[in-house]
Amino acid sequence: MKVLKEIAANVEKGDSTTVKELAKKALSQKIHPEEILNNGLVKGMDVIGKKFKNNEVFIPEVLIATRAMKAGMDIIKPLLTHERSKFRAKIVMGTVKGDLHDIGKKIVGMILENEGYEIIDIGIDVSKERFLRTIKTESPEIIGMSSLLTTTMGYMREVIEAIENAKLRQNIKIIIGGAPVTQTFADEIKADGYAPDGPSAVDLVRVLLRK
Ligand code: B1M
Repeated sequence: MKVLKEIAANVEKGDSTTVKELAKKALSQKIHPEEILNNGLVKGMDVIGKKFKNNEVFIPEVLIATRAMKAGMDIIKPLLTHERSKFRAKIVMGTVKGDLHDIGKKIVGMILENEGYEIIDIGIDVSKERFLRTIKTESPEIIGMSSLLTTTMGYMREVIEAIENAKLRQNIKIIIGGAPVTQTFADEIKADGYAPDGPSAVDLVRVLLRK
């Protein structure tokens, strides 16, 4: 669809104003918000990600593209999130300490929210102490950790150990995700599950809550 291609191109260019307008236009064409997210906004971010990897663009361009993607997300988010009187479960999500990447985590959070889960997003650079404090105050059924760096993924193990040492693991399932993370790594650090993307996270959470 033309408008989705335009959204992707303008995320890549970092043109927030145009991305906003195009997201509104796509909605007026009755394109589903999830499709706008996956085939417009995320597609554009994927291109910039590849260029960053190949040193064709640098951090300023990435940040401007990120801002444009967020501008589009602001338009579609209210429509992705249904009003529900009762949430299915509470999920605390955070990007682990040392790591400032939050786009993927936010997308996964939005997709889970759309499925009726309450998402408490505790942000980026989250320490194990902060995870523990939030478990105590929020009593979530699930903890979701994200990491985009090979240098920070190891911190997930520390968080899990801290939760176990604090004897808070019994009623909580821990899920992890992010580009460098794998199922093998999840097994190694004794997480309850790994999801490569938002839709898989929905399936995973469903299965874990049935257990
Ligand atoms: Co950074 N960065 N970055 N970066 N960045 C990567 C991750 C990198 C792969 C680029 C590269 O060099 N090839 C590389 C990591 C290399 C590695 O560790 N192997 C890298 C690096 C090196 C760095 C810096 C160190 C660069 C520097 O300063 N020299 C620095 C580190 C800062 C820090 O965190 N301490 C840095 C900084 C940044 C920016 C701030 C500029 C910016 C982040 C902005 C922001 O998030 N607000 C940024 C970005 C944008 C990227 C790339 C280009 C894009 C990441 C992204 O948003 N992808 C990335 C390259 C790439 O991925 N191609 C790169 C889109 C997003 C939709 O996908 O995040 O993978 P993703 O999320 C997916 C899945 O992973 C999964 O579902 C999501 C949706 O499909 N998922 C989960 C994610 N979390 C999940 C949780 C779950 C389940 C699934 O359950 C809980």
